[in-house]
Amino acid sequence: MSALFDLTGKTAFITGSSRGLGFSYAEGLAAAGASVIVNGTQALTVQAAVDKLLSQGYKARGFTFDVTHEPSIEAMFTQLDQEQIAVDIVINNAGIQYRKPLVDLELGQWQRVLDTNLTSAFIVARAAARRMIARGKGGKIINIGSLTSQAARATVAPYTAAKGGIKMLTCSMAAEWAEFNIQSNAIGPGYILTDMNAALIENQSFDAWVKASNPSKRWGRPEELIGTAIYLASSASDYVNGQIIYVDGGWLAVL
Ligand code: GCO
Repeated sequence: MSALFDLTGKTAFITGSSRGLGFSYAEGLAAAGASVIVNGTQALTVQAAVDKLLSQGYKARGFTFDVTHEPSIEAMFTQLDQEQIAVDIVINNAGIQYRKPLVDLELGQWQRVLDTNLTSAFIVARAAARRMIARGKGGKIINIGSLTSQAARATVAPYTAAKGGIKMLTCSMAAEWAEFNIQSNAIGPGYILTDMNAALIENQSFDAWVKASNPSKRWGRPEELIGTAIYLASSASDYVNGQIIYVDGGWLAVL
């Protein structure tokens, strides 16, 4: 592997990484040499993900907590400080979906999606960036956006608002942290074959819409996001900042 993309010696913390796209990012970064810290809300799932990574010969450990809970985030970073482990790379991946028409949506439902998909990225990145700045060795923040960072779809307003927010939060991080050699960028996945999208994948008309609208004529596969994650986590992207890279099969390029 080119040294540009080598993550050996780096520690990466990936939120919501016990399954789904988060696990895929964890596996990809670990394969590129990083020690990965897996996170999820279920201890058994987190342990299973860690065991799977360890069985492949990768360096991994897990922390079980909800990324909307600020004290838990602080507790993890404090524990890592005590162990003298510095987080070099953060992927703010944790996210939930809630599909309901705007007129029927309750405030609590809106807030839960915003807290999980947007506010958590702020709290986690803030904890990481404070330490990166103090340490003086830079770092990488990768936020996970979406096609909906750019365009809406009916019934997913809170998700869309959060993902639009992720795009501009990423710009704000770049504005404030670039001078400390911290690169903050985002990935905007298109429609990917994941558990979160199971209901959409099984829905024949939705599946047909995805295949008809996307110039690639297919859904994306989780592993197709790994290359972009490694790029944004590595020295290959040291002068790339505040960008969102859409990995969408070309969807946003066409009408
Ligand atoms: C939806 C999906 C989204 C998309 C993705 C597209 O309901 O539209 O669940 O989460 O998969 O974000 O970029």
